[in-house]
Amino acid sequence: MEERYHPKKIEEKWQRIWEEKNSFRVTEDPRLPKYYLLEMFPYPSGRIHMGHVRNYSIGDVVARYKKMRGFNVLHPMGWDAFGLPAENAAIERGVHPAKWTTENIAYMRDQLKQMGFSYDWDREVATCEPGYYRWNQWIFLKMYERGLAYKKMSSVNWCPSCETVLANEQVITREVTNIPLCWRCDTSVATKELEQWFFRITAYAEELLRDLDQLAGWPEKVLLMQRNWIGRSEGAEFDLPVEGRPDLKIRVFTTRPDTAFGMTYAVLAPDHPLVDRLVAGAGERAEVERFRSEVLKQSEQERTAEDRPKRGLRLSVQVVNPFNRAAIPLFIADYVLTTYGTGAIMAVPGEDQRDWDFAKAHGLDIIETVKRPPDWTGEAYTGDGIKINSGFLDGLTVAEAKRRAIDWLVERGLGEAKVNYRLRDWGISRQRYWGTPIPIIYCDSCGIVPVPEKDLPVTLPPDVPFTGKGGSPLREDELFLKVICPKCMGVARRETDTMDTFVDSSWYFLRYLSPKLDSAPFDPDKAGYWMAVDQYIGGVEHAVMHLLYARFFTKVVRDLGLTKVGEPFTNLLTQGMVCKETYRCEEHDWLFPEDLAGSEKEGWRCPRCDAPVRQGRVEKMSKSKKNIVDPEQLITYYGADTARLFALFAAPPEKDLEWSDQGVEGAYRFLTRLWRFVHQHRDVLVRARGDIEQGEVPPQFKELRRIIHRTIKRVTDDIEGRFHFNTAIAAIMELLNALGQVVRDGSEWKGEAPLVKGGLETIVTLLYPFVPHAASELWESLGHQTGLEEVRWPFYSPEALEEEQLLIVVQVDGRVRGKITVPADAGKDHIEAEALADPRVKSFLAGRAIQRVIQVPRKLVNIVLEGRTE
Ligand code: ANZ
Ligand code: ZN
Repeated sequence: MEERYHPKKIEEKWQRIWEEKNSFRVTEDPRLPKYYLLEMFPYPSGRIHMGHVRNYSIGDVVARYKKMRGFNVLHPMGWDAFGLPAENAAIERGVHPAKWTTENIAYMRDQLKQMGFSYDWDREVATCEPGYYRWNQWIFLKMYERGLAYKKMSSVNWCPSCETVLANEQVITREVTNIPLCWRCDTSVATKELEQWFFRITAYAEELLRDLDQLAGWPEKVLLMQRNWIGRSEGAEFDLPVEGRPDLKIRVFTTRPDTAFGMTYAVLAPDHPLVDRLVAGAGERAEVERFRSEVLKQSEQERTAEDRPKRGLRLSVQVVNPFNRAAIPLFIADYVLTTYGTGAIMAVPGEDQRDWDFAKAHGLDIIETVKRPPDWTGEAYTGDGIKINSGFLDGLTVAEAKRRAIDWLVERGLGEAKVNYRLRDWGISRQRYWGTPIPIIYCDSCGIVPVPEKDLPVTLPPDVPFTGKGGSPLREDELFLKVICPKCMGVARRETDTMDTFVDSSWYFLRYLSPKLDSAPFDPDKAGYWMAVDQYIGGVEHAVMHLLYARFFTKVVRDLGLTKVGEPFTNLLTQGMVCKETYRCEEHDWLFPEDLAGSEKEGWRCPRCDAPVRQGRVEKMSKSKKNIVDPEQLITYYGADTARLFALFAAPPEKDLEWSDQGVEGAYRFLTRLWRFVHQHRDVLVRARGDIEQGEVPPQFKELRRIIHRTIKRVTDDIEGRFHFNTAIAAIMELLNALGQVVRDGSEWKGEAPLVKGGLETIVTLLYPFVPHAASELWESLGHQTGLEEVRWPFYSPEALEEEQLLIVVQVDGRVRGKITVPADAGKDHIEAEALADPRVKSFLAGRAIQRVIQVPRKLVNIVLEGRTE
């Protein structure tokens, strides 16, 4: 038997055993309660990082724990395998994206296996396989049939260097310059008009918002982010007549119809379709075009940023405020977007700060329509109050006036109440190779023709040139491009856009249920058994888009009749980031890796200029921060169990975890200590017979029994409640200390061996979800034949939790005067204080001074008073 802790050896051993026994393979079993545990699947970048180690260690604790609690646990893993880095590798190094991706998957799969995660590997999926993305195409076609997938011109964020469309969240701004930049290459982002495919997620806006109320198991902050992203606003839409142009009306959306009497100008988005019909003459047209092209160079984020000056151009026509028949100026301005509401606004500088800023800059009138509070010193007033300067609305509150204004519009047929969402339809077109081809054909005679279902999948052609220049490589491939039109059999051409990779991750949790099925995306019966996901775990960076898209897809496939659930994830845990110190030379402001920074003893120095360097801030681990720790070193040197224990012990899951070498050392030391303890006493322990739960526990061991049960309770509560793994592990460590105490006191065993053995078995069982290899090995060392993966989670007995009480006799001057009960572990001082405070005893002290107090442990207190002659 091994006396020393050799993680490598035992980890390989147990991984082999679990694999041979298919320990984590599951099927639907109606007799068992099911538990679907899902962790966000990784992008196969090449190697796992500490964020993965943390995410998947958290998940593995839950999976193994739930299994021990008798659940039928589904715990799958796969690969979010399409995406730009593979294509970049092809451009830079000439490796085909498929080869690059497959090799990365193989390597990372191996790493995950070395971590000992309890996945059902039979269910592995990779989204870049035709067997998977075929169903992206199938769902697309179903959505196309229902009008949920459609094509339109739209202006997109365009990176001229990557030659690709960027989503809003891929556009970043650096603090100082405020210029929108491509998140990958830092090139400044332009706007471009393109025909794009969209998913009509807005058709589900109301439901996506409403159903958030069902998600009691989600963090409040994520619910809030989802709510804000959907951004529901209630208000009104109505028409502004154009002076002298009875053929034209401008429709505006406002959330404040009550402020209409304060409208002193109106604004159209520069790219609003009416603008061209409103301009008079070549001079104005040229001016408008110049202004428009200036504005369209900016991203929407930049245009709507609060603190920047708003730019506008006054048109020659005027419009009429229908409420008071006043003629007012009309502008085009950068702060109004075509993509929201109607793309046109009534401007009310008195109550809207953006309009206030603009009015001040352009010398426009400001009319207040809500009475300000007496101490008001601000600019636009957005608060509540009584209406003024507002004709028939005067004297009403804001809420009353809103209603009355809408009624007024409706009565005259000028407008109506209207709800608007900030949520936009989901643009899924990408001008890239490494993604799902959109299954559409363009025919000169038939127009847009969807690829017939029987012709799916439309596969990616293997050989295309990756030059990095121009648009999608698919455009260069004649064989892919040319296709027979399924309607007229004429020559047609294929769509060359591929789908946003968020499509792939919007339903992968359903594919895991029947990963090899080739007649449907997933088996509805299996979905009936497993869905919804009971616990989803992943990074908070996916709190908005990914979760919203997955919720949307779930509702769509429900409406296709494939599943009954409307929400995919019942509970959500968003884990914090893994952080580490960064090293920055302030002299010439650059970051460098820790191993160039010298040592703590000699002081950190900049490797370039030798200037002393303050150890930097603690920041998220990332390549650009040069503060990465590769988990592979950790696994090789300390083993997977130490890596897991560190990741779980150093912080509660939802908080950031700061890397620390001492923390890793500490985790390793704890495992070594436990290992040594078991092996030191192994012979005695294996032979120890007798059940601590039955029969009389000798009084001197009652306290230890209580600690054992208290530990079970604590660990159970910590895992069940908020996944407080760090405190759970701390409780287990305390129990080991308590056992150490008992054994140290009795080098000769006096009947406590069964209890110590029970305590160790408890430790090992409780530790199994955290460090499954070490726990399994120790379990075996303690003489068990059945693997821990088949053992049930221990129960605590409430009776054992009760603190043992001792009955202590209190004497005064040698005569029994009272009895007190104290906890068994009460100290001398505590017992003395209790004895002196006892009312009966007190009456015998009668104000006399106490000479001394004598105690017989666990039995007796004798209070000796002054002045007694012995
Ligand atoms: C007049 C008004 C007066 C407004 C007032 C607000 C306050 P939310 O709440 O985000 O939905 N708006 C409407 N369409 C716009 C567009 N395409 N681009 C920029 N701004 C637009 O915002 C709705 C308000 O934002 C609308 O109500 C409109 O300004 C502006 F005291 O109308 B409001
Ligand atoms: Zn045709």
